[in-house]
Amino acid sequence: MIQINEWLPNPAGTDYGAEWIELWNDGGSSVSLADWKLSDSKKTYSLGDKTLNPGEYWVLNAKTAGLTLRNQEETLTLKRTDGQIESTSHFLGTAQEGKSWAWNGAGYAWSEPSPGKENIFSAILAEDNLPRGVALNKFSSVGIQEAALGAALLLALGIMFLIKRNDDQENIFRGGDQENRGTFG
Ligand SMILES: [Ca+2]
Repeated sequence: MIQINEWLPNPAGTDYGAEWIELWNDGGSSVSLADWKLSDSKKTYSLGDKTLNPGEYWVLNAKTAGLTLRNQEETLTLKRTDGQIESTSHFLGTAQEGKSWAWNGAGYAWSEPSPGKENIFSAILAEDNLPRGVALNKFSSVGIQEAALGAALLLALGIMFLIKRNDDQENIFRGGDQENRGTFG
């Protein structure tokens, strides 16, 4: 298949003109990309009559393709002539500056850029991203949501406790008042 193998949404320095997308034919036969479409979250580029041979990489300059890769929560989608999705790649949060979002065979992770070549994954980068890519980001955001929910519950319990205590005090006061009325009435 043709993989969105690696892309650089947030190059060091000026982004415009320096962003790129690497496609990779990881299959055993040549694939014509005639009329295939590559889209970011806003725009779509038609790939023309490019053919990728087995194992071949193709690096597209995003500016040439009329695409602008956002540095936050961007998605790239590659669609075949029949409109079916061939490959899609998405990151959550903010893109690391100067790092590419690269396919490692199981998922995507931030990596040292390697346009036109096999992707690089240093031990440290791979370790930092376990479980890799989108799965990690999803996991993290669920963790944050759970923490927020926990904090909200604690706050609610605290408020309930305060209200209850106020009620008790009022009851004591009212109780005293009634006793007083009883005495004098
Ligand atoms: Ca590469």
